[in-house]
Amino acid sequence: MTQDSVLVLQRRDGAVSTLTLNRPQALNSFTGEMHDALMSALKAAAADAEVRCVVLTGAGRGFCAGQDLSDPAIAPNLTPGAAPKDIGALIEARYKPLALMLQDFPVPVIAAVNGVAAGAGANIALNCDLVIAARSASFIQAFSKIGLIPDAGGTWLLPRLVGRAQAMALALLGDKLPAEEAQRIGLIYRCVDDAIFGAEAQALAQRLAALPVRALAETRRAFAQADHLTLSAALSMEADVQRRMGNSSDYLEGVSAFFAKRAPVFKDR
Ligand code: T3D
Repeated sequence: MTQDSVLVLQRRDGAVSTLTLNRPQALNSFTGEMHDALMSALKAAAADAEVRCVVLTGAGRGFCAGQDLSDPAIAPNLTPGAAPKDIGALIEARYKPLALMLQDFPVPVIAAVNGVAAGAGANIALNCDLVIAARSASFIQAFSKIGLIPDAGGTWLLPRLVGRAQAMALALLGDKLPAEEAQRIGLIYRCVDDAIFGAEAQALAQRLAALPVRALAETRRAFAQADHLTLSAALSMEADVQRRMGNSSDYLEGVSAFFAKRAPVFKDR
């Protein structure tokens, strides 16, 4: 198999696994095969005890242009009167498991958005823990332009990230949002110059990998849970999680390292 035919490239640098969507000729839009390849790569990274952070990025000038609209499995049959394709089944079978997997991943996942991220491609990036983007990258809720609604978690994520007014404008207008603006409105963590983007994304990943990654994954879960709790219930939830974390060897290591005035070495996962 050549590098060109591998739909998701995998690279390991120490504890960081970098997964690169690799259909640059179609801006890394998703086919069924690429979905399968990404899910297998994510499952392998989740099962590998040595992996402490995953970076998801794209080959070429795009990050991901969402669903491949020419894929015969989902492309609309343009013949008048032809039976419509069941896009809902595709979402249930592909995007829902992918979004849930990212939201429940055992270690932090960074979306390193190297170029345009459109439709489900944008929302898959937003399901990651941190989104870092090259200054030339952009985010497009392209759905309204083809008569659809935001999917891959878009209706849930967008208002939570940027508030209802901005979310609604992004979803209804489908305008291209430059990375710098995406950072300004709080849609993404950070936008950096193209020249340093790759190095910055990897440095961020190495930094996360050296932290107590189990606590980072628990932080993500706690944020998600707190979303639908009262303050009182959230305080109790925090107590429950902290009780478990307080029994972890990472907690012991962190506090020991603090008093010994040395750098901690975290090992839990
Ligand atoms: O079936 C369903 O729809 C289910 C729902 C799934 C969830 C979704 O993701 S729906 C949203 C699907 N995505 C889109 O609607 C985005 C479509 N793409 C674009 O609007 C533009 O390509 C971009 C704004 C992302 C980038 O524009 P630009 O001018 O930089 O590039 P381009 O020339 O349009 O694209 C380059 C090539 O990639 C081109 O192929 P060609 O002409 O060089 O052979 C283009 O056709 C191809 N491409 C881009 N996006 C897709 C695609 N091919 C198939 N599917 C795509 N989504």
